[in-house]
Order: sequence, then C-alpha cells, then structure tokens
Amino acid sequence: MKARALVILLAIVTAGGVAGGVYLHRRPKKPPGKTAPAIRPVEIVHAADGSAMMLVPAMEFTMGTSDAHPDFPAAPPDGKPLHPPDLLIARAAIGWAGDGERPARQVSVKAFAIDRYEVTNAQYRRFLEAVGKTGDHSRCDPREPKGKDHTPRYWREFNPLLKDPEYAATAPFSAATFTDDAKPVVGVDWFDAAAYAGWAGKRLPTEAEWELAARGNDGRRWPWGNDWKWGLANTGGEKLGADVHAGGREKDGWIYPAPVGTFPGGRSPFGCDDMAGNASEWCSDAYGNERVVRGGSSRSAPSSARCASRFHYEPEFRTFTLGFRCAKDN
Ligand SMILES: [Ca+2]
Repeated sequence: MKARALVILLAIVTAGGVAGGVYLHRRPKKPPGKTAPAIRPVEIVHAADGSAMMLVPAMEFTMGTSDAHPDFPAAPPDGKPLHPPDLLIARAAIGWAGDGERPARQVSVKAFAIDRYEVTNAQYRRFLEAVGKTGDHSRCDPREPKGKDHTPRYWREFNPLLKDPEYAATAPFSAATFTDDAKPVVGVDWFDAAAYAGWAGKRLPTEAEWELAARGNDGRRWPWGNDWKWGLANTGGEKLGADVHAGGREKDGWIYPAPVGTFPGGRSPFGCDDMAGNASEWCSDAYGNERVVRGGSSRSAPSSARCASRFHYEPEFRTFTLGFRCAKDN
C-alpha cells in the first residue's frame, strides 16, 4: 500500500503540483520569449475636475494589428451563411483589420495617467460655466476658431420635431439622452475636448497612450480579451444579430450613450471603463488635416470597437457618438 501511495503522490507532483486542491492536469507552459508583465490597476484622483485616473507606467507594448490576412471563410463549418454583425465579429476574431492599424509593432510610451471614464456631461458643465464666467480661452488650442463657446451640439435644440408630442413619444431619444450628468459628453469637437483638458490641467491622450490603456501589453483585441462577448460594451448593430431581444431592442440595452461605467465586465487591464464603445474618443494626434478618434461608439460594430481600430475626423466635426477622455504626464 505504501509503495502504491508513493507512486500516486509522485504522479501528482510530476503532473504539475498542488494549488488549492489536487489537480492532475499539467499547466500549459508559458510561450517562449518575452512574457507580458502583470498589470496592477492603480487609481488616483485628479483634484481639478474630480476625475478618477489610472496610472500607466513607462513601458513597451504591441500597438496595431498583425500584417497576416488569414483567408476569411465564406461560411462557418456548419454551412450557415454569416450576416452582419456576425460577419464583422468573425472577421475581427480572425484578425481582420483596417490597413491604418497595420503592422503590429513595439511602441514605447512614457509614464502617464488617463481618465478611468469618458468625460461626463456633469464634468463638462462645470468647465463650460467656468469658461463662460471668465472668458479665459488661454489654455485652449491656439488653432481654435475665434469666438468658440464650447457648448456641445446636443445641449442646444438639435431636433425641432421633439416639440411634437407624437414624435417625441416614439423617438428613441430625447434631449436628456445627451445631457444626463452621468453620461459621456458627446457632440463636442476636437477643440472643445482640448479646451476641457487644458482647463482641467490635463491634455488629450496620444493614440499610443490610448491604445496601451485600452489593451495592456498582451496585444488583445478588446479591453477584456480576444473573444467578442455581448454585454461587455455599449456598441451597435445588435438588432441584426441572431440572438437579439424581440422588438428591435439593443442587446446591450443602449442605443445611444450609456452612463459611464455601465459595463464593468469590459474594463481594460489598466482599469479604464468604456474603452470599447459608448462614446468614441478624440486623441491628440493629427491624421493628415484631421484628428484621430479611437474606441468605437454606441453605434459601432464589434470589429470597430477593437482596441487597435482607428478613425479620423476633421477637428471641427461633432456628432452624437463622439466624446473624449483626458490624460496627463506622470
Ligand atoms: Ca469609449
């Protein structure tokens, strides 16, 4: 009996050890080469605007998407044809990506801090009151058009039809959709975003900082990992999916921006919320005469809400899907 017990014990030890109970399966070996250091989210509070910010140490990370273009199957193994958004999810899952994000490369970034959440309407309102009182635009971008008052597009009357009670009763939005305190401010252009950041003693994140904060240092597709899952982000297109609630409702519950932090399951490795979807976000970088926008929005397909997806708009562009978060040196 003793010999037999010893053999079993040896078998357990050589099979990989004991951790919180006996297991007999060998743990998968770590891949050779560099392994990504573990990330520990660290939150600070930026006093000027009361924002939670996450610290990101100086580091190198994989930015962009691999040059490999695997052949996209016309149909999955079960033979059923794919339709949007399943098609877009499938493409994203096999590495499909826009040319603007290729190739994947190692990029070094200095230490910085970045807002945990998109800037909210409540925060932006305080900025607007302050700049209205003082008329001080000295911390705005010097290229800002003259006479700009920074009021978001949807804080003014944006749809006269909403005055018609019948229309208002059936519209999937109201003025409150874009002004609620807890929701991200949208309908702001790049100059508005830069002006808020300057007022708060911060700046817009660079594209590289934004992507590192969103995906960490293991090259993942979405902030939570490599596999798309409904319900971890406020995106669009769910109405076309096979597994959608009846009645055309969005599976994530939101057609337009949701209060920031509504999807904690989709948090990034550094602890940032809503880096996939909700409001898409202005970055500081130029893209020709335009400015870079990242993260996808409440109307984006899953593939466009990947951490490496890039968009770009004229700096004066304002729309209901577009907001921002701030960063600062650390
Ligand atoms: Ca976002």
